[in-house]
Amino acid sequence: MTPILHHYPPSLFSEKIRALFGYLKLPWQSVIIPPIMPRPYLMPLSGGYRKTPIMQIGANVYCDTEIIARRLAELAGDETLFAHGFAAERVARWADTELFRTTVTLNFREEALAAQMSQMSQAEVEAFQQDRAELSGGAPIVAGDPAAAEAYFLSLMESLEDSLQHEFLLGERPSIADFSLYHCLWFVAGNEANAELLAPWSGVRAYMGRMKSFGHGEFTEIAPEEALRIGTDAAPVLPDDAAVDARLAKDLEAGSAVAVAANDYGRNAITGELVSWNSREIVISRRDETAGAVMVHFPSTGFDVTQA
Ligand SMILES: N[C@@H](CCC(=O)N[C@@H](CS)C(=O)NCC(=O)O)C(=O)O
Repeated sequence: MTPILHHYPPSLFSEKIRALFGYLKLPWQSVIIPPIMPRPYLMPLSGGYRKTPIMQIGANVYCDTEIIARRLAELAGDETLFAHGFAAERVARWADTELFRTTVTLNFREEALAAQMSQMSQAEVEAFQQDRAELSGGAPIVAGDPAAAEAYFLSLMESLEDSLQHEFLLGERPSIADFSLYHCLWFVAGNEANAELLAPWSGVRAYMGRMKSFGHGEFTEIAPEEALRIGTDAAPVLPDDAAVDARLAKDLEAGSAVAVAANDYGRNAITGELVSWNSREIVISRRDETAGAVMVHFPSTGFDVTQA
């Protein structure tokens, strides 16, 4: 079954996955979702998970790019993306969290804000701000100081420029670390004012060009209703290695009613029955009144599982 990506064009985490589709040469289907809630055709599939992107394969739904990337590597039979193990995974995680927050903070520099907001109406700006305040549970979206973020970014770029001894971060082939780093740099480059921060670093820009050249692969556009119909008609597929690791689950076991929630932002809980939990993946099964039986997959890092 062809993977379906629910995403919107300016979403940087979606760019990580679009680039992976290109690199892994996997055909996919694209559903463009609105950049803010509500997303009525997607929530029956995801059970309420509200970050972007979400990948769907039939009635199996993958939340968070970490688990999406692993599934795509498996589908493509690729053994190199995660070959560097801990080193690449930790750099990827650093980029997806700390570097991501820094690049978002850069967007709050006065000149960057002006460049971004000039493309939006006042009503769109207000709706966007309200949506993101809900996403972060009322906390400010950006806790950092934009000037400090600019200084930090400059130091990072200097160090990256010096470290790029190979085609990619860890060698002549890209690893997952490259895709996580790239989507953050792509986001910086996408804002006219922030793009100037990349201008001094020709090595970094050449590296970005190599990542960009993978493209987005071959995809067809489908409607959100169609994706929901595909999910409704399909039966979820149990992962081959499904098992609950008692060291992680403690008092919970297969079949326990659980709530899974991101532990940073967009923390709303997704409830279901525990199917599998190992050091990489958490899987729950749910019955939705619209979508029927679905299985929802999360990475083990960054999500908390509690008894529902
Ligand atoms: N850890 C998540 C982060 C995803 C994320 O923060 N995505 C942003 C968009 S790039 C988001 O969800 N924004 C709010 C929204 O789209 O509703 C992942 O790797 O997928």
